[in-house]
Amino acid sequence: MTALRSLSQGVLRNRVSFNNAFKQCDNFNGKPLRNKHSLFDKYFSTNTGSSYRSKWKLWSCVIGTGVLGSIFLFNKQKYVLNADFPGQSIPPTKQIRFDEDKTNLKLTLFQFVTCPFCCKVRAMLNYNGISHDVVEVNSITRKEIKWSKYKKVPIIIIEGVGEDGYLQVNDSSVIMSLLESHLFDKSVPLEKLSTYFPVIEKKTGGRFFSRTVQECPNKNFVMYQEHLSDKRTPEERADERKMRIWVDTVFVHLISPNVYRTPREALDTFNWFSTAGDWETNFSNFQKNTIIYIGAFVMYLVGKKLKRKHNLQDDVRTSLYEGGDTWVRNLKGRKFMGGDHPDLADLSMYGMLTAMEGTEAMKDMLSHTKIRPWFERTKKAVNDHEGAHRTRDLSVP
Ligand SMILES: N[C@@H](CCC(=O)N[C@@H](CS)C(=O)NCC(=O)O)C(=O)O
Repeated sequence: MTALRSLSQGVLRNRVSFNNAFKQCDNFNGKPLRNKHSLFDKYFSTNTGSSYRSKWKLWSCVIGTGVLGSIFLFNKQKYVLNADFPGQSIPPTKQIRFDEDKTNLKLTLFQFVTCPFCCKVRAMLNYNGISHDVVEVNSITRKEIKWSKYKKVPIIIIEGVGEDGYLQVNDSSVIMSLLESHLFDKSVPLEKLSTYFPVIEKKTGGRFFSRTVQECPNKNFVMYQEHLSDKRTPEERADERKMRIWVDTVFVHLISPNVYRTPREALDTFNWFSTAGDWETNFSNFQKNTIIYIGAFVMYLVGKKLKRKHNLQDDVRTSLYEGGDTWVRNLKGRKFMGGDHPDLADLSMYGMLTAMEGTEAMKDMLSHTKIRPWFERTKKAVNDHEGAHRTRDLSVP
């Protein structure tokens, strides 16, 4: 009986967390996925005072919200108390080393291997040949980031910086901009650079369900020091920012509806996640299969919902191809958005696409748009660590 109960709880937990882990990829910038008022609107508009049953429903709602709210606050408190980076206590899943990297950065990336935002950061680290450790976060328990108040990935920790002995940087775009600013002028201490990326808190939602989200308004700005120049015009820099924002706010929404387009594609995608994330090793056979089948089913439904939310074409592939074509059109005949070398826009788009790499959607996109030559060029640049001269010779901006 107990076994049965823990089994069903486990299944439920997997289902909810998977829903979160993948759904919330589309939930960045604090935009809620659903209209959070819908529940209350329904009750306020139908409860005229004459319906006894409706009143009871309303009260159950209020009490339920109170209970859930207390649980939430309790959890929040717990995280505040444990908000210390645990240092070496979490063994890295992988250690990526570039012998010639002279930056001396002791950097750890906390990630889900197939999260598009984490893929962006990995593309940048690999392109520039920056040595780093990777900690794979369990997408169900997320115990590897229990110490952090910020609950999403990617997170990077840079050890040996500042008063606390480490610097925590959240959000893929902030991470990329901060590291790029550092590579551009290594004489500016990271601790100082990090102050140029202040995080502000803002409330989203309505009267009843508001939540606080953290946002860094400078996240797409590289901090070029005034006395240095990267030989790019202000227009080129503005273009880079524009395309980075497009990747994060438009292209990202094409991913889930496409990789979970049909039940079979959703299953294939989860099987690919399983291979990429080495679930064979990390989970028991039963857990792995439960995650694959329930995850695929849930994400198939979520994909449909996201399709409606983001107004994608009936055939979501058409929207994906339009995304690929938009990218190619903006290349304006150049090798990369950055000209002769990839810039942060190229690395962001490339990273996002690697998150889809094993899927049918990606194969379709490569064969139905003209994006392939750029994709292959960028892949080569990243795999050959073509930006590594900046980490080998610290005087190179
Ligand atoms: N704006 C963030 C978005 C990060 C994000 O949404 N990550 C997802 C994984 S793809 C996540 O951690 N979701 C878990 C959650 O929201 O609790 C970034 O660019 O890093």
